[in-house]
Amino acid sequence: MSKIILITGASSGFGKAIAETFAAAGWNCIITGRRADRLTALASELTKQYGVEVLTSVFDIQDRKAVFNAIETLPAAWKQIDVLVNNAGLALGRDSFENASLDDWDTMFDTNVKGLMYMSKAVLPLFIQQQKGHIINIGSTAGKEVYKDGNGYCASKHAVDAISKAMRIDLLPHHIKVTAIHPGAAETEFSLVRFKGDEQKAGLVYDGYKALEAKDIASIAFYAATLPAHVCINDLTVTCLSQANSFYLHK
Ligand code: NDP
Ligand code: 8X3
Repeated sequence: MSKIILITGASSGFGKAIAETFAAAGWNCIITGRRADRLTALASELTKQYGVEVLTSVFDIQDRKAVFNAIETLPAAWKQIDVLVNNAGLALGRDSFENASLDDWDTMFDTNVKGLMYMSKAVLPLFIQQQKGHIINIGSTAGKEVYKDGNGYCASKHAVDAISKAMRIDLLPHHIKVTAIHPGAAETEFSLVRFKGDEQKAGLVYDGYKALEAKDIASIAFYAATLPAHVCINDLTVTCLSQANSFYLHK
């Protein structure tokens, strides 16, 4: 029987690449996000190319009711989820603390932290019933070290790091794996979103070095998800060769 992976934020970047990588290996995928058109296009591409089954689920992860409803209304066969990837997330703005927007802070916490917790809480009863499951949380190097003008985003990713550690402890009795992957700079739509559509500012982030690609993180997630049942990668920080951590990037 094919395995099932549920990926949040699969309409772009890491999430899309993760869906492509797992589908290529024969996994059935539940892909979620807010942009229905993108999810539908990805679903038909994956089905056509790899012959897997793909279910799209369109909701805003900030909306607690929508999250629980999406999981509760999954067809029974789709509830046998093997891996949940909590990937949906964003940075908004890069401003000094005193200038940062309260709305941006709210959106980042509602998405990166509360959305991740809602999804995990919604899927956990299924994992507990199965007495197995794997949660992969996408954190960030921003969750390991705080950098200048990163205030709200860094705080939200530090929370992802803390939540991952907390889950790992509390879920031990249920045989649930918790892996946190913390990427450094990766060329996706991330910076375009962060700089609110400013292509020039976004482009500069990746200028002068070879950043990570979405598929790099996807292959690491696949490796972590396909280890023997008794092996769990707890925590991985992954950067491109030009980056040492949040502060040191060689251009
Ligand atoms: P992208 O902007 O390319 O993708 C973000 C994904 O998150 C989209 O599919 C988007 O879908 C989804 N998303 C955002 N907000 C919501 C929401 N409210 N409800 C549901 N889905 C949402 O960026 P990345 O692929 O780079 O980012 C993925 C994750 O990786 C994020 O958590 C990010 O913080 C993290 N990360 C990124 C790094 C980078 O340099 N790129 C480095 C380290 C971590 P839609 O808009 O359709 O809802
Ligand atoms: C994304 C990496 O350095 O822009 O999480 O915060 S960074």
